[in-house]
Amino acid sequence: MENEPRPHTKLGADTSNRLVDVNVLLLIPTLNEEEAIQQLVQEARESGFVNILIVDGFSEDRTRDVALSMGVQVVLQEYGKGKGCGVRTGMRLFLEGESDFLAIIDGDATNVPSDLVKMLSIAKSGRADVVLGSRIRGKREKAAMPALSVASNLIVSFLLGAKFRRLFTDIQTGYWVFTREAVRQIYPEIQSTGFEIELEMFMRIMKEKLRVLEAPVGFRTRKGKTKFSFKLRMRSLNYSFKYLFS
Ligand SMILES: Nc1nc2c(ncn2[C@@H]2O[C@H](COP(=O)(O)OP(=O)(O)O)[C@@H](O)[C@H]2O)c(=O)[nH]1
Ligand SMILES: [Mg+2]
Repeated sequence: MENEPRPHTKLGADTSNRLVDVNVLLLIPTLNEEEAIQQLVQEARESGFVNILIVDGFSEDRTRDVALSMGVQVVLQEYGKGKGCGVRTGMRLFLEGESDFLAIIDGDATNVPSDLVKMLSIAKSGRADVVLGSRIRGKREKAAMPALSVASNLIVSFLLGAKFRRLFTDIQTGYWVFTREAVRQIYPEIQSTGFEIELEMFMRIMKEKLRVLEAPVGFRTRKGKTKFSFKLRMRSLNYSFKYLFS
């Protein structure tokens, strides 16, 4: 890693002496998050993030307008429909830019940007190539995640982790931090379009033998409506089985 700050965009001041600096790109995938996005961007800035990229899945509400009015970089996703397309578009743009670390969080204000800072400190220390934010290990608001979701996340994480003789508690998380090299290694193989991208990223990371650590993160009650419909849940479950028996 070079010491010189290498801006991804011209937005934001040079705060390269801090943990979160211009060498970190914060990616937020959004679909109809007008109720949450302003608070989330504000919080991200308060935590030091200056390079913020919103990859939007063709929201029909004011998500893009709100983000643009706050001076955030906003692009429309490529590859098709679904969160996976948003994340993949963000990864592609990250690799086109020059940032050293990619941080990802959900755009519904459930995820706490300051918790990414702890995750970044682990990646920056060189102890991990990828850091996953575990909502199971961290503090959750009572109503934020129903018991059934906690249980199903734990089971899927436990079983997929066991394939690689590791203990994970929350693979289907929205919080991710990657080194540039980790993104460079996994991005070309990833094909997911929907929510199953989290499972695919995990599998790819483990297969590439990247060093992964989990860090506890907070989880709050969502603003606005979930996009994870029953149909999409079944789709993700199907992928869990696919990866489990692959
Ligand atoms: N770019 C993009 N983001 C999406 C899409 N679908 C969902 N998201 C975002 O992905 C994140 C997680 O979705 P969410 O509805 O909160 O799912 P849940 O957390 O499982 O209930 C949120 O920030 C959504 O706005 C999509 O099709 N494209
Ligand atoms: Mg959510």
